[in-house]
Amino acid sequence: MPITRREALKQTALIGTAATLAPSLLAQSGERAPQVKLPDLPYAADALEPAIDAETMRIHHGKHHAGYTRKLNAALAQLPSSTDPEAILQKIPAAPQVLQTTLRNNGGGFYNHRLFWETMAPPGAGGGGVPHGALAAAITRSFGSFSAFQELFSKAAATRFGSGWAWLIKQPKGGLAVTSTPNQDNPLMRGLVPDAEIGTPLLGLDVWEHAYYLHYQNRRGDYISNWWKVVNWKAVQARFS
Ligand code: MN3
Repeated sequence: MPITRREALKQTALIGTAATLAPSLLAQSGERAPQVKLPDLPYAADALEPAIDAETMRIHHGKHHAGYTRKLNAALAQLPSSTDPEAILQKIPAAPQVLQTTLRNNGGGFYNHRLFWETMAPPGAGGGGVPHGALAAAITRSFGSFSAFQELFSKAAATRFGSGWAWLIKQPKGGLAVTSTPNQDNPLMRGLVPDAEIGTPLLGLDVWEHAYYLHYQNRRGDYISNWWKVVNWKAVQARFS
């Protein structure tokens, strides 16, 4: 299909700008198959009730996460083939400048939600309770006790102004810390979040209103306290080790 001269000029200008900023990172061709796939939920949409209602899960996964995935793929199509999302999030300031905001928002959105689904499980079927083994020991070492950790994490989630996430991270030197990021930022984003908050995300809680408003309206605190009943500590332990 022919493209107009105006469109051709626009495309050339866009690619020209990006190429000036980071020539080696730009793909030769913009057309490639999608690189990341929206993961299926690891349980039924109603499986986390009553902590998280089915309708919220359907919209959150089928609309929000799907949207981040689609927009991330559009950005990845403009990068060369080595585009593991996790590796990209660690080096966003090195990406072509025209793609940085998209990679930050949608790469973060893709990664954060995938982790969110994976680290929850139905209450009584892997969800809730307390961590065991090495993870439990590390939590006690870093925070004094599990309940002290829980309180710190809940507070980080409750006091995140506007939209964002609360995190339990494993720091580069091995210690654990609780942090919080705005929007879809996450602890992998070196150069974008403070150095002290860089680490491997072990557990994340989405406190965007889209994550709870249908069921909880403005009661973010109730959402947070019920969410502990669906945390999949076995999955968190697997990420830790
Ligand atoms: Mn969300």
